[in-house]
Amino acid sequence: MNNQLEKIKEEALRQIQASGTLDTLNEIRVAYLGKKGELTSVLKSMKDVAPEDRPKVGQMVNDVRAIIESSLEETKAILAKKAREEQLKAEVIDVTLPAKKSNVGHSHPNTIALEELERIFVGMGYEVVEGPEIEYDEYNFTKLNIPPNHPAKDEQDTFYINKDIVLRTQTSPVQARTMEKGKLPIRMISPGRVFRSDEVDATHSPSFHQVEGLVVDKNITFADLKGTLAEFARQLFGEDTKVKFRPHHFPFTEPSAEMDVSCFKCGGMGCRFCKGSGWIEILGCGMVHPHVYEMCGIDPDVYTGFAFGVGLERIALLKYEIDDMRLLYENDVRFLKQF
Ligand code: 2U9
Repeated sequence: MNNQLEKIKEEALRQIQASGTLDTLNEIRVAYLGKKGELTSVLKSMKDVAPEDRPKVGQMVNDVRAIIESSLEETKAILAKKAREEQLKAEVIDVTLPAKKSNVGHSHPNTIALEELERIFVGMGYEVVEGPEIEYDEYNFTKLNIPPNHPAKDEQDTFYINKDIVLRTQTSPVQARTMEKGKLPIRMISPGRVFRSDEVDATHSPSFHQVEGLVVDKNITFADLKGTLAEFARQLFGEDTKVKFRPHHFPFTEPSAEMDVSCFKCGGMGCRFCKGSGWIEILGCGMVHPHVYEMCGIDPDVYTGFAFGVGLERIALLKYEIDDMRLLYENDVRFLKQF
């Protein structure tokens, strides 16, 4: 019995020494001291020991148990310390390392151009008003003096949801709605997305953005229109920018015009950018047609006003010298990062 106990003790201590991990150590505890462990089975076989030897053998078993237990505790403390040290080493934070660069968002050229336009007109006392992208035919066309047989109403140009509802082809319905509210005078711009049934190419897209403007007050003349839009052009393209107006036709304005600005690349001498002419077309404008006032409930004998419309993408393409509108819709970060 003495020999057997000595062997168990030696083997247990050897295994504890070699254990290496807390898990293995626990397995060793179970193997020797557990319910079905080796030492426990020695205790169970006490019945075979002569009664007078039992106290002595019992004492020996307890001694071996105490030695194994104390070795287990000692090794457990060493292994736990080692595991903690390794964990701390793995989790070490080097505060001198440079921080990871996070990719911050970037304003789209359309957004930059829109903010610039808004800054200019808000600076002149205009309000920014937005409205629905899905509109009644009545607001998109009829109230703007666009007759039922006008080519713009053709399905080839306009997206119809049903015979009375369209995707707005211009932001003008926002102005018509503002006029109908009857709060005068009006100085507003209406930026927003518009839709036309166009094929995609370098200068066209079925969905683009406009910024339209409207001023309605007593005694507003074409001179106010010219002065306002000339100041707008100077703020957008530089102090030396000149403007000229060419007669045009829009159903909602009379008289109507298109405004050109002197080429900001060559100063008007003529270059590739302005196709040799020295001028770049920027916007359409005119005095609001009396029919529009009547349909929106304003007396054209008391009030006059002017309106204008710019394509936002056109401004962004010109200002940032982008030669293809499709680049504005692809949202390639390498492209967007440049502005
Ligand atoms: C009301 C009355 C008049 C808005 C106007 C233009 C001229 C114009 C084009 C610019 C480029 C459209 O995006 S584009 O293709 N727009 O030339 N727009 S006057 O006139 C209005 C609007 C609302 C009640």
